[in-house]
Amino acid sequence: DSADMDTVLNYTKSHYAAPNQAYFGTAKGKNIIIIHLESFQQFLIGQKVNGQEVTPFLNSLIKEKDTLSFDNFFHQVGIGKTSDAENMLETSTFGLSSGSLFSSLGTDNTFQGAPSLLQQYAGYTSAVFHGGSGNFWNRNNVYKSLGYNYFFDGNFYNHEDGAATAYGIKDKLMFGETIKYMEHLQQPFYSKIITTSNHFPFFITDQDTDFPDAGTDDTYVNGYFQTAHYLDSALAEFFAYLKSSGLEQNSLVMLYGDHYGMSDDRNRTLASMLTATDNPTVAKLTNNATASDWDSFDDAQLQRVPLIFHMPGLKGGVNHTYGGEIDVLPTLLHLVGVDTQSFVQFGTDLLSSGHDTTVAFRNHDFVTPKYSLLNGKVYDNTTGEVVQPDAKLQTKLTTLQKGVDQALDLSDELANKNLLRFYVPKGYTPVDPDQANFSQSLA
Ligand code: GP9
Ligand code: MN
Repeated sequence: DSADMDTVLNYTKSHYAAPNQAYFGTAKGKNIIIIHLESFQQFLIGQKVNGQEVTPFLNSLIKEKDTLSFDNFFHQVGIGKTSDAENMLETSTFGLSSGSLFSSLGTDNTFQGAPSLLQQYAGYTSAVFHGGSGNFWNRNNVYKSLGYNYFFDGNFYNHEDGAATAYGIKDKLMFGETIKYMEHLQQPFYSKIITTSNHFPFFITDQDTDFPDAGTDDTYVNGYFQTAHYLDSALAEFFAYLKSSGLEQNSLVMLYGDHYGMSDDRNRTLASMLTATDNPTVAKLTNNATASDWDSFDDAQLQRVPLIFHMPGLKGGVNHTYGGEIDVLPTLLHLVGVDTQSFVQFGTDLLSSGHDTTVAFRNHDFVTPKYSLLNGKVYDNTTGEVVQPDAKLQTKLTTLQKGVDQALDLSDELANKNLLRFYVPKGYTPVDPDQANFSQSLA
């Protein structure tokens, strides 16, 4: 009931981190273009295969003065994979401990997510672009609950002549066709493009890639580098369009990896391939990433995914702050000048001095800048070795674990009891999902 809602509010209000004034509102009124990099892990950045960069475009993008990227940013998904990532980014609440929140609760629950917050507090139009079936992960319904104005699903895209991927259409075709819809959106807009080429089983034809086969005995590892390289080239084409059309000048582009592409059982094979030692993901594999002594600590290092912001005039650089997907929405809202103090959000602004640097995984394990708590073991991040904490450290870690448990449990309670129906932030009107009509065309 509403008393349970008060408990959650007490937590989120006390956990709130005030914006960093050097960044607050610097993207005010800009279009927001979010690019969902399917199954894209941070170790790909700077990685080479046979001397060739896997992601030459992203490698150069993160060096631009107007690009702010994070290299200690972790995905926090559970079984709900893509849908968990989307849920965290849209609402700054966690996915569920089992199943997908989008699938089980997305139709009937009350949400106070990015599309409605940006519409009501900053005048944004919102749209999602995805080349696959609109029913996958219950998106057709969830996007209505979130207050999206438009959902361009597979019906809006050409699937002929080998265009299809397992979950959509090839990324280059996807970006190409998305442009014609994006150009008709009322500005400023909040938009999300969901890529699908870099998804298991990481298949790509010789016509679509000339990137070298890594030659490991795991064809999925080899394919992963090739489909990631293809996605990177698709990004290069889309950014060229943003520049030539002038849209770049009015837009904040945000790119993020939703979750791992390589499951833990493939990491030993992957270990022998990792070359980018200037990348913390790889650098933290302190046992030199050899397959023989690979352990949970090493698996956890690989759960880093990219988070990149690009906007002309943005104060750029590579930021080493520890954080995760739960932290994106407050960061983004603060960039466009919307304060989040009255919102029910579990993450904190990555750019704030009050940011919480403990990264909770969905199974209650967690990573801090110094330690990783995995399967009941404490690892020192610097050495990668298991440590036996002294009394003082143990007290500190116990407090952190309580914080992680509290956040996950309260987020679960919020979702499972649909508590947001009991709380309306000042100046906010609850979303009416029936108002959306996703079959309309803009042209
Ligand atoms: C499907 C795509 C893939 O639309 O988002 O979902 P995933 O398998 O990564 O959860
Ligand atoms: Mn995914």
